[in-house]
Amino acid sequence: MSFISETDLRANFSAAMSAMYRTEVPAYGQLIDLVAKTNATVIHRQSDFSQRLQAGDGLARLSAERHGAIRLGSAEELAMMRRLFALMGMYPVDYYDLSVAGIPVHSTAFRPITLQALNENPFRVFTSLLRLDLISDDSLRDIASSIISKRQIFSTKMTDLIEKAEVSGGVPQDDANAFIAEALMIFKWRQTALVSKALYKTLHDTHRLIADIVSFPGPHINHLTPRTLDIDAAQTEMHEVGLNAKAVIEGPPKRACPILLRQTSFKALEETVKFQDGITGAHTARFGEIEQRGAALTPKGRTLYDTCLARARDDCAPAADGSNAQHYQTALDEAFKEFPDDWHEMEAAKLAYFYRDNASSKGTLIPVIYEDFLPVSAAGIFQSNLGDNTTQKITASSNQKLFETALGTAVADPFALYAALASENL
Ligand code: OOG
Ligand code: NI
Repeated sequence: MSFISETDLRANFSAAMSAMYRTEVPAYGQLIDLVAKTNATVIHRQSDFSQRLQAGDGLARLSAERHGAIRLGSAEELAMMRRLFALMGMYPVDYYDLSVAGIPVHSTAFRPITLQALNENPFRVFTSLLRLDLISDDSLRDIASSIISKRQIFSTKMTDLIEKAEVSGGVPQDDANAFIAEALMIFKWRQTALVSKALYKTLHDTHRLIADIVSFPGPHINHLTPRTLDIDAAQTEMHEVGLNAKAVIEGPPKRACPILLRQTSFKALEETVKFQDGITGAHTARFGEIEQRGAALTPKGRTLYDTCLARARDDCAPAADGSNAQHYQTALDEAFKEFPDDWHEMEAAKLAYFYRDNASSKGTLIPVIYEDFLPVSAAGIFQSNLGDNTTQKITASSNQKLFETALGTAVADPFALYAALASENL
């Protein structure tokens, strides 16, 4: 039997998701075009940066690069999702506790982990699992759990294809198209809700995220994010073409030597929903986002990042409506003065990961690109699309063990993965 490679399957799946999302959320298409244009300008302007990028992680991957996000309702759904993504060479990395930010989910990111797989196609999916244990109303929790346990997000055909591939050691070429078509169906937007208008309202009033997960027959993809080389320029463009970008860019401030991840999003669109009782309504969940990726930090660098960010946010907590964006920007710049903005200084202080020196890159430090997410940023992205008019306050309670039990495996430690990449000779 001849198999399609995990990378080809992942690349085809990512492209198919992008095409689907373009039809579902037209502003996403606008965003892709805008980012491609900005990236071309940057590459033209900054030969030094593009050389680093090219050497470090391949320019070709940029145009195909994106991450998506989904929200699941149960341990069974998460465990099956892990099996689906594994066949595309995507594995769970890191644990994100969003309950600290008042959001009743915990998450991981499914992504490729080797240098070759990342360079070929770095598609990632930020995947959240609903924390039913954080819903305090007993009867509402029972209702939500019963609805979730009855829905079937994977078709029989999808499950059969996954099982067959696991037994035979890969997805046969002949199954590849069906495999992707069935996988797309899982993430497609479906406007017929599983609940009545009244129940939707109750769920929504408890927490909008609960309504988004429990009310629908599947985990619709809620955004797909292209990678930009200049998020400040892209954000300005977004405003110019009338895409309503958030006032504040999440993550570190603008720097000469980019670190980790900077992100911004535009507001979710309102989509028509047909409720079980025949009533028509609307739901807002799906939005657009762009991101700029920089160097992966060591544990020491990450601690310094967290300290600087916390200091900025103590000084000025960014308001949801963007009214204090300017003040927050100043606080951020001020707080990050402590973080060296020079590759050689960062290397000397062991703050970031760099590839090993080799003949072709003598003297040039090539940073390892950050491939993961940031919990504070993720919380900001969730919140900007949820609003905060919810009745139930969520108690912070990190529970990685519970998440890994649901997943059926431990999540990978991102620092170990970056250290392994840094030991590679490019
Ligand atoms: C996920 C939000 C997190 C990011 O880029 O940090 C995320 C969600 O809204 O489901 O995608
Ligand atoms: Ni995102």
